[in-house]
Amino acid sequence: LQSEALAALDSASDAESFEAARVQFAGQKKGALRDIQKQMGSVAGEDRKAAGMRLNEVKKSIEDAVEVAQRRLTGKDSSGADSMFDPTLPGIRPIVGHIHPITQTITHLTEIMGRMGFEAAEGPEVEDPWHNFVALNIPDDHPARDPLDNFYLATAQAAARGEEGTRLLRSQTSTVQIRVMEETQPPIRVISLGRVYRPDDPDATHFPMFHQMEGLLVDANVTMANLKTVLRVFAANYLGDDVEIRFRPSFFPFTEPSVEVDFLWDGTWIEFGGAGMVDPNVFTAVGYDPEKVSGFAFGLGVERLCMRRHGIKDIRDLYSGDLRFLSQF
Ligand code: FA5
Repeated sequence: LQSEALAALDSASDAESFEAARVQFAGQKKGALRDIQKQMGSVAGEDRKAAGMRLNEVKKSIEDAVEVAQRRLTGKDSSGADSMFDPTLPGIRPIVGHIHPITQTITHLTEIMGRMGFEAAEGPEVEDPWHNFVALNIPDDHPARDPLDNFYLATAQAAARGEEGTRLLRSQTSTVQIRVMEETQPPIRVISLGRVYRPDDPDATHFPMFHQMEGLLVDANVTMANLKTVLRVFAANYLGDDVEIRFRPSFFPFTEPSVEVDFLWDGTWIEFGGAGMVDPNVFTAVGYDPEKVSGFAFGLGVERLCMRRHGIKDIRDLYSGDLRFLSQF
């Protein structure tokens, strides 16, 4: 019986033949072993001990063969554990996500400005015309309010008519300047980093959604020299001591005088932000006395800073969602 059982189990090539052999020899109800066990009662007293030992031997070897055959056919032992698992082999590293380069940049910029005493402030991405335009000295008929240059959430016609309740996706973080000044008295020293939206056609340096870092400092006797110092120290910290930057005279409705700030990259001047001294009309709009306070503000493109630091040539790569690109940062 033993050799017959072992041969049958050993040659079982699929689940069916294995199960048939298992039931035939080791089945609990009608198996051959069970039959022999039942007959043990009729063995004469002096032979019973030897017969019992022999039976146990055979039983054990058949049960072992069942186990071996099962493992061979399923890769699992009778407890269901995977016998193919080898804990000494090196593991497969799971794919873990990481922080997006722009988020990393935001953390880095916040840290640099924090060292210069600027605290982070936040404002909503869905704004009203008061914070995005009016308080920033951008009157109703100003071209910057054109529905073609903004993402209005109401209809373009309603926005053009300046109707109550109009909302838009903010086109600049300068909105946060207004919100901070409405709620706080000077001295003020804040930055605000966040998303802004413009219907610009995407190219290597433009994207319809991008980030800005706004800075605002209000105190007594603030000068343009203070502004230039802060921007130069910032640029040297983030881009390196050898970075070349320049200030060009410019115009923004909410600053006077205004400048555009560029850095040199591969022989080309790239604009990375606008800045200037806060316009007296802005101070009046938030309830400050322009005779008593002065201040500077700036708004820098976060993507362009990140691109310059990491040598990224096309802003669209940052938002393609391509992990081969993103996982390099
Ligand atoms: C402004 O948005 C002003 N609010 C900046 C400012 C703040 C001036 C405070 C004075 C005082 P501007 O439209 O130039 O300015 O945008 C600022 C920067 O945002 C640009 O220099 C550029 O770096 C970045 N930027 C503008 N449009 C895009 C775009 N479509 N994609 C990526 N970056 C952009």
